Amino acid sequence: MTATSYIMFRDVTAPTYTKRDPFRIDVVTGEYPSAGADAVVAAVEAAAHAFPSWSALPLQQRAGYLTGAAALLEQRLETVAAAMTAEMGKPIREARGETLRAAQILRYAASFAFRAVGQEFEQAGGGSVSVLRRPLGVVGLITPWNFPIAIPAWKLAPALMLGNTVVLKLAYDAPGTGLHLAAALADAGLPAGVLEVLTGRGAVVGDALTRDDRVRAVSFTGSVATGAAVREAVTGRGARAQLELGGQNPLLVMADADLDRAVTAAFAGAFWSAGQKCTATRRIYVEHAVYDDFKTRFLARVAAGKVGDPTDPETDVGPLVNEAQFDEVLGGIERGRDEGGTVLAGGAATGQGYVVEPTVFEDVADDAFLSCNEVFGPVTALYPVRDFDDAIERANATEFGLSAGIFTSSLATTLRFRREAQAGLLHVNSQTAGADVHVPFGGIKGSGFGPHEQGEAALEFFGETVTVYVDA
Ligand code: UN1
Repeated sequence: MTATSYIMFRDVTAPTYTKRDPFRIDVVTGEYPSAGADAVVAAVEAAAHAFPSWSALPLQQRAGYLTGAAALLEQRLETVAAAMTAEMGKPIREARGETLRAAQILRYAASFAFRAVGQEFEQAGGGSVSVLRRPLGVVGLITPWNFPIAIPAWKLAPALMLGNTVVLKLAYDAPGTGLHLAAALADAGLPAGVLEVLTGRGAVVGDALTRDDRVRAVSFTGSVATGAAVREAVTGRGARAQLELGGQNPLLVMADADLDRAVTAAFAGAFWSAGQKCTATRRIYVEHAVYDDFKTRFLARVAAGKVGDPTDPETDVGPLVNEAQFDEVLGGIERGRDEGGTVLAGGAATGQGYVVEPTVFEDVADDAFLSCNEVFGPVTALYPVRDFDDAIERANATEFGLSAGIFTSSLATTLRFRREAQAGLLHVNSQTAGADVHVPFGGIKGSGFGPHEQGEAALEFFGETVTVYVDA
């Protein structure tokens, strides 16, 4: 079965668009419908129709579809990972990891079937009072290209477990990977209408989804600008919005850190997936006493990194997703230079596909573009700092608050970091990117809105709380 023959894949009669490989840019990786607003209406209709019977199913039956799909994704690992690498350029090693993570996300959500579904108390005057969660109805999910299977999985799995039905908009730049997730669920027997999948332009499909009154909640991951429009459209009509937006994530390296481990983490955090993660390391604050040492070792690691073909399992840094991102990242580097930054490594395209060399800056002013904005590519900057106080103040001085990391061997510094770092995800002695499936994921400040995703936090967004007083 090809992904495009998939039954829940709407609007096969719509005009299509072609998606190309960002490394081998003359290779077409797929042709996908560019759905119109009418397809959104039809998808919501189908999902609304499926809701009563889906939400009435026993929880363990709903879980069965997710574990069935997880097993299929594991069997199809190589096919799915290869599709991801081809359509959006994620190096194959990471694409495999993400596919397995998606399977794990489904299994984790399925485990809700074996947990308490609410709480029970005694009323003040006797009798019982319990607190339950009920599904909302139809929910809309708008997902990005940079984690084209993990993010659709982590939004849809808790939504489905709670008994909602889902209309999923896949990213314009990576629809093929998400269709493998939908196909796995369909092949596991998921009833028709429970998951409706749409491809096409965000400005058409995403927009219609946010405005449809029957869609009770919309979860969105993507840019700050689009997120603001989603929030306005969705909350403006009284529905729920959950936004996962950008980051400008700092890593602090203290003088007492294990520098080799810090270098490894800084490299992975800044450059894996070519820096196309909202959790990527954009600013590295290094305590003065070890700055030169860290810089030498970090630049050696950057020089040793393999750059280029994402299908090569040794590749660390592959291409950017498309020409627009490629131009934007090169523009960001240019601006970094214009504003006085010094390029210590990289700084240019390699000439193959949309690959940009891993780029390291220093001498970037605290108020310069690169220190304050998210450049979504393999670009990071080093900043010498006096001490922890200096580091944390500068680390916190952005509008974002997604992830922050520190390398230190001091318990006291760790405790201060836990208290003072302004981010929803804190990493002590690990890189700023990454997300375990069983704990909340999300940012504070300008990085997010609404309850966090993943872990049990996900249930809050996709369910409504009902308090039930029962007297005998
Ligand atoms: C990760 O760091 O593994 O879009 C996950 C993003 C985030 C997910 C990051 N929402 O990059």
